[in-house]
Amino acid sequence: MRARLALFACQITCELREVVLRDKPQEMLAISPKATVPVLQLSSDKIIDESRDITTWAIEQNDPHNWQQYISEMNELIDINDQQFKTHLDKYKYSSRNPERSMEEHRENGDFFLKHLNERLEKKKFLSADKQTVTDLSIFPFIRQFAFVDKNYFDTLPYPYLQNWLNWHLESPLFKDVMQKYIQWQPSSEKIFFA
Ligand SMILES: N[C@@H](CCC(=O)N[C@@H](CS)C(=O)NCC(=O)O)C(=O)O
Repeated sequence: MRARLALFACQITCELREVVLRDKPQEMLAISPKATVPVLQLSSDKIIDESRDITTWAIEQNDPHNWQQYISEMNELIDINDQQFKTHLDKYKYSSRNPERSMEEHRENGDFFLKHLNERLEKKKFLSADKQTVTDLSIFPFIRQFAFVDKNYFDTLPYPYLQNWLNWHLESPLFKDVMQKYIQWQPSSEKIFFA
């Protein structure tokens, strides 16, 4: 979702091929053997298969919101998100597959990041500025996942700035546009354009 949000916000038109992770198409594995989504194939056939790189590429192509200046801050927060918080988030989401600790422990291990974000949002309306930037788009999908494991629990946390920020994003037209459901891509599928 990080890459889709950035491509959409930067008004980049691309063909969209919906991948079902348990049934990855050979066409994807052939161009990106690391076998994770997202994968972006450029018209030059260059492959970009890390969401943060797709995000940066999108801003380099078209930057209608003036986000170039926030890329390094985005990267700093993505490092913490992807290398630390996401591990705890995944274990919290799938706690029965991670019985070495209880669900509550996995959840508490992720708390440091929620606290950090709430403190930032107390100072500025969004993570990098008083307006939404690419930093917010890069982090929001993961906080959404964390929140919806147990929304009642999330809503009782002492993080009002983070809760308001999440709600703002959930209500945003950008999120609603990007959240559309697509059917799994097959070689015979009609082309779908994401724009
Ligand atoms: N650091 C990568 C992580 C990509 C990633 O792990 N994507 C997950 C889906 S969100 C995936 O494709 N997992 C492979 C699988 O479940 O088979 C990025 O942000 O692009």
